[in-house]
Amino acid sequence: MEKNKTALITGITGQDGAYLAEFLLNKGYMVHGIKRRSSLLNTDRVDHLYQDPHEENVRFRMHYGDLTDATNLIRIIQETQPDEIYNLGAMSHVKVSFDIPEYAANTDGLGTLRILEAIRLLNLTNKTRIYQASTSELYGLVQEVPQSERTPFYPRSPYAVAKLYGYWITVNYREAYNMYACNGILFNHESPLRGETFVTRKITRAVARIALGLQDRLYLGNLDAKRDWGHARDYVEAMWLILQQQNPDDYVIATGVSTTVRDFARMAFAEAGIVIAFEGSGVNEVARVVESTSIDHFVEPGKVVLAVDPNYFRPTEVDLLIGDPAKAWNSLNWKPKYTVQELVKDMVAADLKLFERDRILMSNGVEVLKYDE
Ligand code: NDP
Ligand code: GDR
Repeated sequence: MEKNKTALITGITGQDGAYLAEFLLNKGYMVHGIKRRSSLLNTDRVDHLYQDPHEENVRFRMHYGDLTDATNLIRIIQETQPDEIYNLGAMSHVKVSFDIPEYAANTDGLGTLRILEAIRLLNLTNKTRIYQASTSELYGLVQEVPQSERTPFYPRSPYAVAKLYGYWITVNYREAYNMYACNGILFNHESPLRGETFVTRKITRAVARIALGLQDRLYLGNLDAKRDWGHARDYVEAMWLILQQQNPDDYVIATGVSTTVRDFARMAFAEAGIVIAFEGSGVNEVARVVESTSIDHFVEPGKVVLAVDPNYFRPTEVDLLIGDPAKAWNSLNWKPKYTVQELVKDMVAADLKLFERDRILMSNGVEVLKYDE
């Protein structure tokens, strides 16, 4: 147990924040998290970790804050005096970053600077270690495969350009001020807690809803994109390992296996007992049911359950990501436990469970919102 260590996590309410908080609590850490004020509660993913602040020995606390507000970050860091900061907070949706590029730059780029500068101003450079959530999106337009720590960057979205600043300002503060500041260049990682608008979760939710008769069709954008998908549970362990080394450094975290969006969808439908076949091409490509053993036979053979909607295409796309995790495997002794097939299984099972309640309500005459997305 890491007794008496204190961690501060930005983005605690996100997918990775939730898994990392649980991981660090299990290691004995005191965990502080920064959450944004929102008009609806946004702590679903960490509600199971909540501890009554009136009790003794509370090891999990959340603070209101925002990466666009430097004074607030300085105050929280001063109050919490963290041994480790995990900067996971970000406007993390690549497609949305084309709509709100300035906000993405402010949060994902300058937000990283604000954290680093707060550490410097508070004279914590010798105490506090910093993990920066860098991304495989930095590689963008394919320069080489697989992508390693030495592959040149070529970002392809406002999100990735903002993260490029976050990456280099982290390296610069490490070199200029001798800070223990590291980049984890993480390839896509998913889980049942993944945000609903990222492609894997969008697929597994739709598969569950289609199998349960709550949705007719799933609309997707580019089916040819290839991603190196791992499980978030495995990846938060790598974040922690990166901050436990003798010297600060940057690491690629990936599985080394890449899958198309099309094949991810095929595997997810199969997991729910629905065999699909793709036909047509480009914007006219669809997937039809070939065979179904799905729970209540809502899906008959021949039915189109997946179609392309060009609204989901991106102005500039990242076609192929496949990581070379050799450095992390050798230096951190880190290896992913989940294969992409096991990831799909975990996500589909969780979404089938999630939507089973709606199916029961519907079959008892309660009106349930039916929609295709
Ligand atoms: P999520 O989108 O699930 O979580 C993002 C978190 O950041 C949420 O807690 C969100 O709060 C918070 N946030 C957003 N804007 C701000 C802001 N202005 N100030 C403070 N907090 C903010 O992302 P993930 O958990 O998937 O990813 C974690 C980090 O890792 C991100 O930085 C992402 O860019 C990066 N990354 C993710 C990868 C992945 O595949 N998941 C791969 C590589 C990098 P709220 O809940 O209120 O929206
Ligand atoms: P990505 O993840 O952009 O890689 O960023 P996302 O799941 O959004 O897209 C992956 C690929 O799927 C294609 N795609 C679709 N994507 C979405 N969201 N919705 C669709 O309907 C759809 N159809 C096809 C996309 O075009 C893309 O090629 C994620 C985020 O978590 C980032 O924060 C992180 O840095 C990177 O992963 C690594």
